[in-house]
Parts: sequence; structure tokens; C-alpha cells
Amino acid sequence: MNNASARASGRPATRLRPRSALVSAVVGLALVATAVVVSSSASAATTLGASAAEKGRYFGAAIAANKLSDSTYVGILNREFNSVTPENEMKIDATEPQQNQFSFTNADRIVNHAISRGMKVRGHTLAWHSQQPGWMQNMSGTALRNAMLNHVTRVATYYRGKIDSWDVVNEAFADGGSGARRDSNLQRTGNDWIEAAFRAARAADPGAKLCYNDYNTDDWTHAKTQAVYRMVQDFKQRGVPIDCVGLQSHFNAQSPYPSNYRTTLSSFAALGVDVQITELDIEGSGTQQAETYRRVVQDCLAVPRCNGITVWGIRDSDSWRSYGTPLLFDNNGNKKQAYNATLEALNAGGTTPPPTTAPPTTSPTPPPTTSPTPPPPTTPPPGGGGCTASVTLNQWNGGFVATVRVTAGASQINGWTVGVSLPGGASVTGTWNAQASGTSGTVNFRNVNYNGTLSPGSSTEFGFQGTGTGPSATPTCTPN
Ligand code: 9MR
Repeated sequence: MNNASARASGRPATRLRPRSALVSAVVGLALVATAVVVSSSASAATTLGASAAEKGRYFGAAIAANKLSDSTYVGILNREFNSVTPENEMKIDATEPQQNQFSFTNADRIVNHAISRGMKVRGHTLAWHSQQPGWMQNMSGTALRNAMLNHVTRVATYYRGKIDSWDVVNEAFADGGSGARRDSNLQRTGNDWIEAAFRAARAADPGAKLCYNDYNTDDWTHAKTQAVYRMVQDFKQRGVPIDCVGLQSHFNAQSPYPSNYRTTLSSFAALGVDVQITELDIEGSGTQQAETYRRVVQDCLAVPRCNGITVWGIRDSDSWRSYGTPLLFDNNGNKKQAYNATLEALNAGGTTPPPTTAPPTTSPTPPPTTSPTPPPPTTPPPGGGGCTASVTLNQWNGGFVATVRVTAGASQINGWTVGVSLPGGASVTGTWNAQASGTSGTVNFRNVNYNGTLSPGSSTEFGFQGTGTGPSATPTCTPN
């Protein structure tokens, strides 16, 4: 057992992330370059990160700052992974050991290593009942709530623009069948502590995806999974800024890979959030272990919004459960059978479109990574009613995910239809939080029953995934 026991409606449609934009451009170039190599040699990707990138995803590892001087470790890290999570260095006890005295030295070593190599960073974690420094463990009530919010704000502000996804809140639900929140000093500050943390994180770093992260939330039938699902659903309905759900996915005999794992991934995704597998490790060995890794990867690839997998360590000897040999590399850094199955499954692809068209032989330009400037949200359309829509794009070579924000004008609307004009050759392969008519040309997206009513000036989001190049024109919006 564990001993530790998307994009939200609050998110601006355009984001100013100069550093990330640069990283995206570099990654975009790398993606195109990878595709060129793939097509000319007709061979599959040879590393986890490169293969995941071809599917518009990342493949990451939890890493420790004190191992960055280990050349075997760093060699594997730099070769195989395109995302990292600091295993302990961003936790509350590490970053705020004394109240209001922040320490980022070790976390910075990891962040700098990652960013200088174009890797994403998952921030872990801003608010958690565990690994609190002594001063925080002894606090309660309003003082603790304010200290927690100050911590979230200061740390997320310090790393603003550098973090792809933050685990804003970690492990806040109880184990067992209750579906209740875990009792903790943070929970006792009031049930709204989680949403307060998310709002503070959004204000501090509007460009980072904000995740709720937990363990034993892999089996769709478990009360804990259902409880997290209801919280995310509630947050989406009330406009609490949440973009992603992290499933830790620590699997062993007591907590095995569940056959309904894909249902769990797709059910969360259907709420309009990304799903990330954040701390994957699978105890065992040989074929049994390898086949479980294969299934996890296949499940993620089958769900368009499962956009990344992180394993919780590099070699078995690096694992918090080293006795269970749960990782992809052995103690000497050699690839295990589990590694080969993982890479094979990544290369085999999934429903997410891999690059299908031959890239140009001339010097390729990276695909656009952002959408055009959306219409100013403060100007209501003529007559004071109506609605507007804007789109943000995650484009890779051959596919894209579009997130569309629908905003009501000066009057309440009770339904909306958004028209999106797709470039030639593009086609929609999946939609969430809306009903699509058609798959190519101008596609109309109509609200579903829970997001049609928008009070004046308020907004909601839906999304779709497609092959080819995503939309570049501003969508139209018409009240129903
Ligand atoms: O892997 C981490 C280990 O080095 C720490 O000692 C431990 C302390 O709580 O935390 C481990 O990471 C945990 C993660 O932060 C949250 N999910 C469970 C992970 C494994 O315990």
C-alpha cells in the first residue's frame, strides 16, 4: 500500500508565456525534425520521449536532484524522457522549511536541467497533508489556510512560466469505501480548501495546467475514484480552475492494474480535463510486468486527453519501492522487458493521430502553437446579447487538440452553437463537452445539457481533437 498513505473556465484564452513559447517552438521544431527522420528511414522512434511526442504526448520520470551527478542516471534521463517531476524537491517541507523562508535550490537544479533540454516540468506538489514542515504541521484554522495560500502563491509565482502542470493538491481523499475527504489539518480549515488552492495557483501562474493528483483512483468502481470524479465535475460546473487529473497509478498485488482503467481515464477526460498518469510503477518482473506496462500505455493512447505518462523513478534502484523492481530500467541502467513493451506500445500508436502525412523535404516550419488573438471579451456583441468564442490549440505534426471558450454577451443565453472552420485535410476525431455535427470543413458544435446556460459575461469550455492542422480562424458563436 502507499505509505504516504485541461483547461478551466477561469483560464484566460491567450496566455503570455514567453519562455514556454520558446520551449514550445523548440519542441515543435524537434517534433518536425523527428518526423522527417521517421519518414525517411521508415523506422519507429527509439526512445520513450520521442515516441510519445509523435502522439502529442510526453513521457516523463520522477527525478532526484542529488542524482544529477550520476552519469548513468543522467544519460538515461536525457536520452529517454521529455518531462520530469521533482520527486521530493518541490514539496512543502523542501520549498518553505521555515515559514516565509523559501528554498528553491534543489528544485531549481531539476527545473534548469529540464528546461535547458526542452523537457516539460510537472510541479509536485503545492498543497498536501504530508511532508509538511514542522511549523505548518502545528498550525490550524485561518492561520493555516492563509499560510497554505501564501505557499501556493509564492511557489507558483516563483516558477511561473516554467511549469507545464502543477499537482496543486495531492491525496486529499480518504481510502476505503467512504468517498470522504481525508482528515487533515488542511481539511479542517474548511471543505473549500482545495478550490481555494486552485484559485490561488491560477492567479499565480495562469499558464500552468492545474491538476488534482491522487492514488488508488485507478479503478472506476472504487468509492475514492468516484469521489474525485464528483469533485472535478463540481469544479468544472462552478468554474473552479482545474485543467487535469493525475492518476498516480502505483500498481502491485494489493493495488493491481484494474481492467476498467481505460474507463477511468476516459470518464475523467469526458469532464473536460486532461488526464495524466503521474507516478506510474508496476511491481513484478518479466512478462507479467511488461504486459501491464503495455496495457497502461495502450489505455492512455486510446484516450485523446490522456496527454502524458510519468514513471516514478528511472532505475529499479531509484524507486521508493525498489524491492518491487517496478520500473523500466534495472539497477545497472539496462532496459528491461517492461521498457521494450512500453516503447512498442507507444510506437504502435492509438486513436490519437500519429503524423500521417509525409513532411516537406524542404526546411520545415513548426506548426502554430497558439491561436490567433480572441475577440476582446469585454465588448458585448451588438444588441447586448449573443456570445463569442475563442480557441487555443495544441498542435503537433499531423494532429491537434483544440480548446474552445464560449463567452456570453450582456444577456444570459440558454444554449449556443459554435462554428469552427477547419483547414482542408483536417478532420475532427473526438469531442468533449459539446455535440459536433460533421467532421470537416465548417463543423458546428452545440452545447450539451449541462453547459448551455451562461449568465451575462460568463463562459464555459469544450474541446475537440483532430487530424491535420487545427483551426486558425476565430470561431463564430450563435445563441440557440
Ligand atoms: O518517492 C517519494 C519518496 O522519496 C518520499 O520519501 C515519499 C515521502 O512521502 O514520497 C514519495 O513520493 C510520493 C509522492 O510524493 C506522492 N505519491 C506517493 C509517492 C510514493 O510514496
